[in-house]
Amino acid sequence: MADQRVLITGSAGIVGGLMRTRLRKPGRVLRLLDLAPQAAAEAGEDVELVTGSVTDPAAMAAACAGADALIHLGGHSREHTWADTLDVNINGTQVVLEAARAAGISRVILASSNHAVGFRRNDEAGDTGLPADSTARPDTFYGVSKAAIEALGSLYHSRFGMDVIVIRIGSCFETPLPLGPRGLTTWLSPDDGARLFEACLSFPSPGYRVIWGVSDNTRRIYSLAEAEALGYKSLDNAEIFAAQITAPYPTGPAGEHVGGPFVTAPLGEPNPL
Ligand code: 15L
Repeated sequence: MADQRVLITGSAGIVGGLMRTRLRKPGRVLRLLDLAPQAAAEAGEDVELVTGSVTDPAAMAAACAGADALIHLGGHSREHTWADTLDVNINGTQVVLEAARAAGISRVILASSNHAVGFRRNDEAGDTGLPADSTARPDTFYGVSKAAIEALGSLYHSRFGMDVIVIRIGSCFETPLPLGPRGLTTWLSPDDGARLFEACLSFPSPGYRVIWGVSDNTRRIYSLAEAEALGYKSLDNAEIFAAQITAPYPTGPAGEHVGGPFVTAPLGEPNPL
């Protein structure tokens, strides 16, 4: 059987780097696209390194050729000016989806973010957690771009029958420690992230889905039912780091909303983490 070729955009970013090592497996080639320099292939690592921008239709057409699946992580991962956000995140995703469609890629996984619903209140969650398909309540231009990415995914599914899974990622870092107390709620461990992407790659005919990307954290306020319906099983829990996080949970808007510090970050200005 021919190798499965998975194109990952934004592969030099934080999530891309964490997934590069975890999504490798026999019979799979990872085609890694980024504008930033990428580490050379390790011995035995089956990767194709591509330098290119998600906003460049020719580069994306070449990158999509022969790929079986696409994981689109590329773009700004926090707040930027409206012009940049529009170009890189929204226009870039349309370019990527169009190239994927033209190349016949039928399985697309889009990285959305909790910031698409950042202005939802934590106390909306209820017993089962905030549903994965809660309507958009973005907290930043970045959050607006993630809501637009979700809508583009829906459009390409409805028009062209592509299987598109949107993951509203919480906080995918090696540990939740840099995030403070909010990380105990939002953390997606890298290993769970890989389990989630594997479920998204392999579930038969998912159609269009929106799911949360978080670990089964004790303090989780996000529904995992939608991700579990695709076969995801979280094995990690941020609570093991709780004793190392001594800062108090923030009060005010940042403590009351899903988006945490993004809800008060100045619009259009790059923000930390
Ligand atoms: C995101 O969407 C960002 O890409 C990431 O850097 C974190 O800030 C994360 O959200 C979060 O909310 O913790």
